[in-house]
Amino acid sequence: MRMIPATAVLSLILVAGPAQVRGDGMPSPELSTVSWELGAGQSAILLVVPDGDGPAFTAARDANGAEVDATIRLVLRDGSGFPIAMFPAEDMWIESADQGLVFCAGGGSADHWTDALGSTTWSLPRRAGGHSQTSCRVFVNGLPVTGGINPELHFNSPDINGDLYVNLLDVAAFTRDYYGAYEFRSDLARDAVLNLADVAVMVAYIHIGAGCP
Ligand SMILES: [Ca+2]
Ligand SMILES: [Ca+2]
Repeated sequence: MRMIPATAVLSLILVAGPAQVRGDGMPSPELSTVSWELGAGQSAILLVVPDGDGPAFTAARDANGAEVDATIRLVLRDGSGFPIAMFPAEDMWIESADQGLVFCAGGGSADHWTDALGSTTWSLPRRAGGHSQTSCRVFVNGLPVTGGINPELHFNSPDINGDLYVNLLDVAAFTRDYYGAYEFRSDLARDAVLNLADVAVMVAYIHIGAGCP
């Protein structure tokens, strides 16, 4: 059998380029980018409920309470710029920068595995509670994606204290806010004032089972 010279093998590897492959065989997503339906300079707020019964990102609200599409998109690319398809949803997630958004297990994961173009989204309702007015970060394998933007997407929830249950403790916090100075966390029907519309949202989620699934 004719042996292939080592130099030929080496040149083949060099032509193919240095594949950035993790220990589990997945390419390293170092040239990934985050984009946002609203774009840089915009902000929006999304209501989240631990049982996942809140609105989708397509029904987020702007500062005036108008409905806006706040879908977050991620395109995974390896070190050569090629898209990474079939990347597991559970290895891609979002967090608020101050960790004020609290997730049920897996509640921050991407909507689906990356498609053939390396693309996935966050558009489905989240299973989460708590509140945050900081920007949103996208993580892949535990590392923040640095390409693109950090969406200025804020969150609040009838789970006001972020313990992943909607119960009388949250009603107590809501009531304090309602009779005090304006608090973002209790502005559940987003319009920068606390009134009966916010009470209606709070009441709607006070039912057994409004915890994580
Ligand atoms: Ca709670
Ligand atoms: Ca309000």
